[in-house]
Amino acid sequence: MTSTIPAPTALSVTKLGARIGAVVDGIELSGSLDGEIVEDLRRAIAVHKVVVVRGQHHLTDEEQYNFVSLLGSPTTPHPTVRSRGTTALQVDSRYGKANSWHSDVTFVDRIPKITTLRAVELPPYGGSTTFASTVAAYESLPESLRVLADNLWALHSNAYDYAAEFAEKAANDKVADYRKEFESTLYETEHPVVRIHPETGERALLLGHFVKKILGVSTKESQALFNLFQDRITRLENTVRWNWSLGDIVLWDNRATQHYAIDDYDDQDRKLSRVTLAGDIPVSVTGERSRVITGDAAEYSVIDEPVRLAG
Ligand SMILES: O=C(O)CCC(=O)C(=O)O
Ligand SMILES: [Fe+2]
Repeated sequence: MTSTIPAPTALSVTKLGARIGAVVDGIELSGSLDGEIVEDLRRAIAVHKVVVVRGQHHLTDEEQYNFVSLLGSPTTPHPTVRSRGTTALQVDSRYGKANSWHSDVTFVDRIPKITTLRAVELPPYGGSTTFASTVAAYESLPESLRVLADNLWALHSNAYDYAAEFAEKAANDKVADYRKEFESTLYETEHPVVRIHPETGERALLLGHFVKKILGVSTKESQALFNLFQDRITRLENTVRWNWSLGDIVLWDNRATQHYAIDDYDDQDRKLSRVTLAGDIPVSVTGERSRVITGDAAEYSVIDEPVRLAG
């Protein structure tokens, strides 16, 4: 079931935990990085799901974009949010905080494959990000629950409950305006709850806060099923927490992880630059592809043609 991917060779890789996370040292990222290093980075991301590269103080948004382009085709910053940058998306605490578990942009069919996030301004305390391996979560399920998950599908939407709750509580107009922009065009897509990772062949749970409901069951059952599997994803053994320093850039496999930005830094400013790479359309264990219900994401992103990593 689990594919064997050879460990990266040329890079210095230090694991952060048994199931997820690694720090890569000894490289200077740029748009002219050596091809072999790029391949090793790609493998490190596939194996460890989240890779941190420290000390990249020289990177600008443009150089981040150029470097990230070596790993795939960048998407536009966001399907609906246009006011926060034209290449990189400015993640800015004044407009909202992603303190809820999710994979990025799962409301479209072509979910980005990799997200990269670079620290620009950090609060003096708090503001770390936690990542969870959705592959480890699937693999640690008992067989009975794997079979159940394999057969479920979920509707994902950018009009989602968590943000509504947040906007209601929001004390300022910036957050409300951001939420309005986020929902300005409705996207709804049906995805399998278990997808086959196109590069590693691993099975990963595909849920997170954009899920509106599990298909074919009552609202109550949908909530129970969602909680059952989502709670498995966020078990602490499946997670790694990264406490940011300036110069850090984190690259995560958005097909194999969820993340949560911890809101424990009061009203202080926190800014990061995000560039995402185009992904493919998820495929279920029976080979069925995700289905668009509403919205056309063609302008947001091309559909990536994944290359299976050699075993
Ligand atoms: O602020 C963070 O650490 C993460 C925000 C987030 O969810 C994202 O950039 O996709
Ligand atoms: Fe995110």
